Amino acid sequence: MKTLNRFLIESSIQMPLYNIIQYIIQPSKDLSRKINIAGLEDILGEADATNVQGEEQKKLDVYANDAFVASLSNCTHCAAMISEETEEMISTPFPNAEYIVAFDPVDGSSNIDVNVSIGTIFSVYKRKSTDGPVTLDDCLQAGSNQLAAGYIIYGSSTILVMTTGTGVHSFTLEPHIDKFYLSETDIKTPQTGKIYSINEGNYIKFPEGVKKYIKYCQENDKPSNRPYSSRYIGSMVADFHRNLKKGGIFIYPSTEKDPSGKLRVLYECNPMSFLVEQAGGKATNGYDRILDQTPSSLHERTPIFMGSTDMVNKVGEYMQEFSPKK
Ligand code: AHM
Repeated sequence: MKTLNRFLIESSIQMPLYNIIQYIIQPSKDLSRKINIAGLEDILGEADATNVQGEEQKKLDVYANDAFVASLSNCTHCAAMISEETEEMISTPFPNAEYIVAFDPVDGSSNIDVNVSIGTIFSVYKRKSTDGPVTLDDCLQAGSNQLAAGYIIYGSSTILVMTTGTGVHSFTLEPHIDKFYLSETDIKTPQTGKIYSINEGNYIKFPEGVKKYIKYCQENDKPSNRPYSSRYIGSMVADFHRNLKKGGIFIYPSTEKDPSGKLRVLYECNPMSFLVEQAGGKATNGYDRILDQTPSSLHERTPIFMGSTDMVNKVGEYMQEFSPKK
């Protein structure tokens, strides 16, 4: 069995990136343990606080955020962190360093209290400016600039799925010895699938193109394997992971109330889009490639359509026809 460390060394990534990945992965092991015994620790439930987006924070959100911030604050290559749970950029004690880490410490918070899979999402960028202390502008980058991205899914086992731009690989945590071991190399997502994942409770508020696509998914058509199955966990990491392996599409569109959707460009959409593209899939905002958009603020959101290429293309056709870009 090959450890994550050995895999990274053999893949000859640059030392700073190797180092940063270590500082990201370390707290996830402790977090995995905590999640496994969550009912016995005081980490379930609300933290009686809200984050920058006005969303209720769970105790685990706060615990995990603190753990990743503490770990990366010791990484001499990391100039700054940006977190879904924190309003401003967090400079580390090394503000002249070259790299920036973005993370969502716990994705799928609403599932924490009911023992359903949740995850941590991360990505790494090189800062834009070349000297002086890191600035906010250094963090506002297109997803195509990511050097690494991944997620740790705390499910029936704890799995790290990661890319450094040369394919997608997964590693399983062996909890007894606290090490991640390589479990799958070069994961490819099927070109098409049978699963669509969307919160259909919001149907009435969806753009016409999405409504029409959902109806398409539900039609009877043997040659194209329809009707598809609807699967929605409400933890993006878990929904993404299933679709990555089995083929499918995940959609979080705009709604009348939230024209930019719910999910954040820097913490959720960019890393997942990098992964899905590396696995041979596709990610758009319904029209354009996610990775080409440069956010203008840290907590900017975007609609997202990602997964098997044929399915993303199909919904794209419906969007063009019934909800043309304004
Ligand atoms: P969170 O960061 O508060 O957990 O929100 C992100 C989650 C995603 O994991 C998931 O896809 C989505 O929110 C579900 O939202 P909804 O309940 O509106 O369908």
